[in-house]
Amino acid sequence: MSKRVGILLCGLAIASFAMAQTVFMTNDSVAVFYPSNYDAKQHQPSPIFEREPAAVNPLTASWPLRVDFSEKEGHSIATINVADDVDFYGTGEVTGPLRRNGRTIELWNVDTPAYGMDGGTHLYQSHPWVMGLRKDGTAFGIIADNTWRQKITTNDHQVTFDSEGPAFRVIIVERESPKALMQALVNLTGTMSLPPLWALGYHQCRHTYYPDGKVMEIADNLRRYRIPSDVIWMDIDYMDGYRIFTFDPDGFSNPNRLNAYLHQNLFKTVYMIDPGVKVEKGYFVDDQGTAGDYWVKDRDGKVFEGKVWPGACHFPDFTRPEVRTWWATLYKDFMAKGVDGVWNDMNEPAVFERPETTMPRDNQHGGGDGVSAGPHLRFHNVYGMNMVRASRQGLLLANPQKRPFILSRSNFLGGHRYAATWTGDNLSSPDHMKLSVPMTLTLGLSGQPFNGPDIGGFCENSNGELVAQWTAIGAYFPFVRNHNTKGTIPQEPWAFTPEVLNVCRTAINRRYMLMPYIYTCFREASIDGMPVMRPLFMADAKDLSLRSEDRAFLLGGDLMVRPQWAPEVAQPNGGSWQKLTLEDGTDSYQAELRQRPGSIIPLANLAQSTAEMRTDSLTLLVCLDSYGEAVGQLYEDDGDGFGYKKGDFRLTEIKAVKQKKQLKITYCQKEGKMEPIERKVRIGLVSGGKVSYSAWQTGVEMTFSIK
Ligand code: NBV
Repeated sequence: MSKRVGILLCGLAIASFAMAQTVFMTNDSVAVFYPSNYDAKQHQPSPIFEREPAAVNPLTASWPLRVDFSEKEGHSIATINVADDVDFYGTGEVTGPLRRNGRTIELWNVDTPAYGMDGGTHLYQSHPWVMGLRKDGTAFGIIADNTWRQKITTNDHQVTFDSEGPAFRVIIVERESPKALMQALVNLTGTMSLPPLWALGYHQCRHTYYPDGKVMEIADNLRRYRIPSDVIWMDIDYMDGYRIFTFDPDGFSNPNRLNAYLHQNLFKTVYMIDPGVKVEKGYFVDDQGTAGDYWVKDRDGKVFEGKVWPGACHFPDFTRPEVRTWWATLYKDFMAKGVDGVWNDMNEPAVFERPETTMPRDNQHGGGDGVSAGPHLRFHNVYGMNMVRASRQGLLLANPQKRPFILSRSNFLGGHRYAATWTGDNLSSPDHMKLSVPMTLTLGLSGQPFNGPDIGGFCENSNGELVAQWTAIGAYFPFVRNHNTKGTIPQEPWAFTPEVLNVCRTAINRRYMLMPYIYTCFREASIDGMPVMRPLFMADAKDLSLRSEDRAFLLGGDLMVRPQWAPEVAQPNGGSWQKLTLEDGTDSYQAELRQRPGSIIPLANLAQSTAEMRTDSLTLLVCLDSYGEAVGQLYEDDGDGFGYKKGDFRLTEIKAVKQKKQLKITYCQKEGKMEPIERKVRIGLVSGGKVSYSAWQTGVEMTFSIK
């Protein structure tokens, strides 16, 4: 801050008070606008940024966007007028279409089953981030560096952030394309670290598998019905009376044995941990928290109590570094029982029998490490983010050699550094299935690449038709989990008819065969912030016909997915992407897959768990461009651990060139110090709606005969 060189501009009045401001620019086209009455203590250090934007230059005259700061009726307002015709995207976890023009959403994290509250304009997490895409394909991003309760409005030529907190700064990023903008966002917020490979597999969950015998039965069924799968989830009832970090003595009396059984069958385990700690003398978590004085306080400085599953609860004040450190220590013994991943739920925080199902906005948080103490109104939206920050610390402490996997219901812009997410308690309905595509895309464009919905739907009974349709597209989402609530009928793939089971199996088989490609996409997200699941406009930012398409989507840069329920969708690049007809048989539910000309997609042989996946035998789907060429990438590493940070990985570029009636394939290791391996390879030439497979060959340079 002290190094900043500002220039003073005249404020432009939009409301009661016009305000002067300071602006600075970084040397890579990021402008930071400060209102004149900015009080850094109310906002900084920012939870959004991994690094403060380092800036020294004054704003150039040609810079296209300005921020007008004003105040009205105690609210702090930032207005950005946009002269160009722009399509807006982002704004985090929202219902409604992908294109966000003409929307108002409230950033105040709330537990909202079936997205009921305010018709879904107000969900579990907050992302004060708007992406604008001009007609010429250039893009800008706007960040309101503000955790206080606020609203975002995106009118056609104007973006407004209207906050109930003190004046806040606004950061604007200009880039030549949406792809470059995503990169710029992670330059500021940091990237998602590479998840363990198992987390990319199929997850089976329900509220709630009880007792442990039921969990084993589910595991057995997944294997018996040959549904490739990696993870089984333990929802809230595994706990003893909903006391976090405990196990129910009747239903889950021997978690080590259960987890060992699951591990033997190549499953990983994820267990739920909520923030509410049962108020009870003699319960170790409550005793430790009370002894350390770690709880959120009410306006009078007394420890706050609120009701959640266990009854009266205390809530850790995760704004305080010492509380996060304590919370982290709780995971050690827990994880040692064979727990592989953690699910942090109810962390908006949800508090029963209270307005908006949360704690009072004048509750008090202590802060620390430069963060000043303040009211819940400031820290509510980052309660979940601070919780998963502490949980991640805990998982790393418990298992320093393993990549942490945490799934969080609540989060905030930048929170992808700590946890993956899902879209909360959706409804088992065709509408919510359709909604899950733009929701997942929008979260990806808001910097959260690892996310997805409850497949089959959470609230109310699902049905076979819906599970089949949803799994047929859900298999291509970044996070793939079937989950439903208590009291509803079962919705595992085998719960309906043999036809539904077959549809689900085919879709999930395809995900597992695509796993080398999907893992490479996750690696890309972890390096340059590109969403794993992308809107079609990412294929060609200048093609205006793609801007509103939110039924079909891209998985990575090379694969387009069209649900069967959307027969007419926009097509990138003049419809030149080639249909993939895979050799696994098909049915009327499977998503249509199309491949980008000029690309190579590596497929693995089918495995029932990522633990069994091998990349020494690959099918290369080759879709040649008009020059008869194609290129693809393949990222490989141990699938867990941090060896890759020291170079223990292999990034291979695969090239295909057509020479008369032959296709020459070459590998070139681009990065990483893992030794190249000899592979058994065949090609699947994608052309004219067909895939023609060659015989298998071995080597680093191969020539295949083609027609
Ligand atoms: O822990 C139970 C559920 C969980 O299954 C769901 O995924 C969360 O979003 N949890 C909410 C508590 C509320 C259940 C009605």
